[in-house]
Amino acid sequence: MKLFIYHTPELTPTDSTPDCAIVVDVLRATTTIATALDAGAEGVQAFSDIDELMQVSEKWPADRRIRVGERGGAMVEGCDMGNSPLNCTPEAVGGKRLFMTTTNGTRALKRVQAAPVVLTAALVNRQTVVRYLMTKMPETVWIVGSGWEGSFSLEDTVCAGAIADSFASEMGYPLDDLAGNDEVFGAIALYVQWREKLYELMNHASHGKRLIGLKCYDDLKYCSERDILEVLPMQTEPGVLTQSDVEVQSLQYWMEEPVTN
Ligand code: 3SL
Repeated sequence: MKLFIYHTPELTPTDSTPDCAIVVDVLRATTTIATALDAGAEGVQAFSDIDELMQVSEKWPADRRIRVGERGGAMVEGCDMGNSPLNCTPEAVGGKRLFMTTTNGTRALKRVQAAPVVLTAALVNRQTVVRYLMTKMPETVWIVGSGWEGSFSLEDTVCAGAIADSFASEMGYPLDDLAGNDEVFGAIALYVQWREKLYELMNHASHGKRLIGLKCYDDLKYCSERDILEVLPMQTEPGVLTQSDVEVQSLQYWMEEPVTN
């Protein structure tokens, strides 16, 4: 397996696709996606454009849809909720489809949606994604950070490093064989330095500070938790992510052993 990490959608190549693309937006889109699917949402459909979201979701029964819209951290007018994962309780999202647009995360998904396998990862479901990689061993894997409007985000790169570090140490995979680009070494070094202080790191991150300004204190705490959800969000049609039950069942064997890295 060769792993490439790209810090932003803009840095991600456009002339090829990997066997497996993993989109990361720890604050907060991919944490919200994992939480919603874990709480029983039917699926999450991602849009980069709010008008398209409104048009497509209009065709869905009103009692089975939730429009999730975020720009600059705040909820978009006309949507049912903002992008807080803490809104995604089983009562609120169970059986429903979330139609979601966010500043960066949904754009990152669009960038890699042509890959044969597209997953989303956050710290909360990191372990499940690592187990998927260990079981399937795709030949080329890209982890794509969402960043913030084209620039690097600490929280996405630390999550990419958490995935790479765990995969390499669980498999005993030499980093020189695994790493497809220098970013892999950088992301692992960042994770190793902050692995016991992920919440502190979120507070240093520029988007973490933006969310603190919006009083999203509990979101920050929740998004920095690691390996608390056994959910594998997988693209089943372009832009639509669902919980892959078959995949998760086939990972159960691995799940018995806790990830220690
Ligand atoms: O940029 C995004 O995609 C969002 O996740 C940002 S926010 O955390 O909802 O503000």
